[in-house]
Amino acid sequence: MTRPAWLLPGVLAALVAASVPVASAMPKFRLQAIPQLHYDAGNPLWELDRRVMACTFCHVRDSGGAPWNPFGRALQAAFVTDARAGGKARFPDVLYTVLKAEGDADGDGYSDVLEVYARTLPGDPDSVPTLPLPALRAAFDAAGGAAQYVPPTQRR
Ligand SMILES: [Ca+2]
Repeated sequence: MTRPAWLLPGVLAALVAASVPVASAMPKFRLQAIPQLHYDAGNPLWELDRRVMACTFCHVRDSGGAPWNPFGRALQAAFVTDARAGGKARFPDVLYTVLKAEGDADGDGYSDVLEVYARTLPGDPDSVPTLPLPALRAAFDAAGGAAQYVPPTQRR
């Protein structure tokens, strides 16, 4: 079923007015990752803005779902490792574990955590930071390094 385009702003406004969680449009992991990685900074409408974090951050397709890109697969592998160790890690913990490990899932020469800092895609080798590696590393370290992405302590 297709709706006329003019209906969309009204639908969106109705959802906001009713405070309906936008989880259906913004999956849970993404809602957790965006504030953890500070992608919401200065954007009060981040929950409604799909450009804040592309689905291709972790997925192959813009629409999400399977298959996952190399960074998404690194997160999955970390979940598996945690499960085998008897853990029940939450997604923010797994995300931090993977970032802290300084892996380079897409093999583009910039570690995943540096790509997060530079706002490029850690699972897409065609998306790379514009800064040369030493300059990016220096800025990242000055900003607090991987500790910037420590999971929020508040448990849900
Ligand atoms: Ca990349």
